[in-house]
Amino acid sequence: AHPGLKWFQEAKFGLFIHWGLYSKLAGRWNDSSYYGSGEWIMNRAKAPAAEYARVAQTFNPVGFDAQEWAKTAKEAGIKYMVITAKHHEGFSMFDSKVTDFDIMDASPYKKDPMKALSAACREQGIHFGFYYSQFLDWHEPNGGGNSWDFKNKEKDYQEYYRTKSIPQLKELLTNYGPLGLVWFDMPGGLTTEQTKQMIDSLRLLQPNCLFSSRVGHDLGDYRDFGDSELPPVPIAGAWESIYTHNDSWGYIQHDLNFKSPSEIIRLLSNVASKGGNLMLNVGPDGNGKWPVYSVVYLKATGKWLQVYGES
Ligand code: FUL
Repeated sequence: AHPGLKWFQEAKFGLFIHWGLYSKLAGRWNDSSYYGSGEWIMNRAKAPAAEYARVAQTFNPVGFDAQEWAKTAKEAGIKYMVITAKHHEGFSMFDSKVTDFDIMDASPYKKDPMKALSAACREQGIHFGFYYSQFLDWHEPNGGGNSWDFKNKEKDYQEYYRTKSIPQLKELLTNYGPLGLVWFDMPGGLTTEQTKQMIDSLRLLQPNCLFSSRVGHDLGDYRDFGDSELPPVPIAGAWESIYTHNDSWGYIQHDLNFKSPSEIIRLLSNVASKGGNLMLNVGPDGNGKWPVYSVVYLKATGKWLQVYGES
């Protein structure tokens, strides 16, 4: 068995974090307002890549405090944290030498929040991992998904994997200490054989790191269900259900439909009783702050776990 599976199967409770340029947009693009999947706003608005990229110029999350995030997660009873290093919009939330479209080069923030966050999690004993959109990249002419700026039939997906996706995955597996997992999402553009090759080359860097099933072709180390999906019956093996705290993964200012602490606890118990992990998502805003409801309700969940949880 994969050496990473032991901690993963004991963990039960993970925290998912969607954070990117879409967090700053907060569900609004020009004069329109969007609800649900705030991280898809570029696609839903069919925002031109060059125009969307300009959001980075004012993305300056000075309110971000890695210690505070890790401490809140710890208090909530969270055992692992997975954050978007790059979502489908294509913006890298870490210091990447592969592109200038990253938080170091394209934004006024000029720091690597992932350095601080990975260290803060380690300090709190929380396993740390990255979400990485390996195929969809709406910023890149050869990335998957953006057909409103770039014609699909002219795309060279292999070029995108070779020059951005795989080199960035290598950066993530090299520069942030031991990772618990890499959360791949939305596979595409690779055959089974090519996916195997990619995985093998990444495994060399961190043999203990788990890869999510959305790496594609059934090659993941554990199983993820669909978004907000809960299996009706107990399932053997290592698996995870993912839910978000309100109705969107990425921050939307006008979404206040947060699950109460008792709803979170019921969901967590339901997933645990079937043998899996719940990874619950929060969406910090463009300043790097979590919605207040997420802070308060997660801490309340942690209080309950302290009394009734197993560890
Ligand atoms: C999906 C993505 O397309 C969503 O934006 C979100 O990240 C969710 C967790 O996975 O497949």
